Amino acid sequence: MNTIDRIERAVQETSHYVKRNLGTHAGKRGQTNPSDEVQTHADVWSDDLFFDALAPLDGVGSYTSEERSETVDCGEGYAIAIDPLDGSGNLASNNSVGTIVGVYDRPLPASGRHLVAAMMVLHGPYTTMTVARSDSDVVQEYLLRDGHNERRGVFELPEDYAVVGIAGKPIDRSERLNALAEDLQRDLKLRYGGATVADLAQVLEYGGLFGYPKSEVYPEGKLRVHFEAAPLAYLVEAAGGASSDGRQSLLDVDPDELHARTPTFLGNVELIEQVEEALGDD
Ligand code: P6P
Repeated sequence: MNTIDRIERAVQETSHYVKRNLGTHAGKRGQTNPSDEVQTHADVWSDDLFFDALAPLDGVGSYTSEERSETVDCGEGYAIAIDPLDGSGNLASNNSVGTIVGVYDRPLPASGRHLVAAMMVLHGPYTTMTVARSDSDVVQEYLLRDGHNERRGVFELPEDYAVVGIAGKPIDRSERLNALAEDLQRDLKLRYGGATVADLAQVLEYGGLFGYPKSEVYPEGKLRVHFEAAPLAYLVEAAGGASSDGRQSLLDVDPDELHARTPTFLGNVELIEQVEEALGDD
């Protein structure tokens, strides 16, 4: 078992425990994370669980989380970047949440080109984990169950596409992105659930586009490069899709600080091309 295997196993086992106990940690905590977002108990509780499971692993050199302002040095090895509970705002309404893990081959900050693995856990009606790794040419999906985790299959983005979900209020978006969104919604079903992992799972399953563009509220975009955008871009590109910040692959975004944000688009290649055409000179 190599380091990435050990990280995968730790994320699977911790995710099992998180899913079974999430309901008792849903309340607001009142403090804010380094991105100035109000934390839920579950954000901090799950972050502590993932830290305890990942930081001691042989081959893990550092642990950086959306919920912690600084990186924790763990010795020699890969740099872990984690959103321990993506979409935790959905807990109050009992909608889907999940976990995103990026494994980088150098200390952070670093671009997504330094990713060697990315994992996305989704707590829906059941729990799945989707994994892309530099030592494998497939995107593997697992059904996480007590006792054993069943390989469900390989993800390839469908050729045709069926869903589109672009966050933010239309008044916040550029005219050209609004025109594209309106155009796409003529043919595609509108899907937006408030947690990137759940929205992206729709795109991975049915094909389409997920976007969180920049806005007045989030002039750099809302999603964090290290913990959300880059690892999810790694997954989508490995599954035959594409990603963009409006101009370039999200894997080429080179952040200069741990909690840097970016406009984020993920989905089928042709749709990403249309987004870049609409936003190219924005
Ligand atoms: P809004 C969750 O906090 C998150 O980072 C993503 O998972 C999700 O897509 C987005 O923010 C939701 O943001 O503005 O729709 O609540």
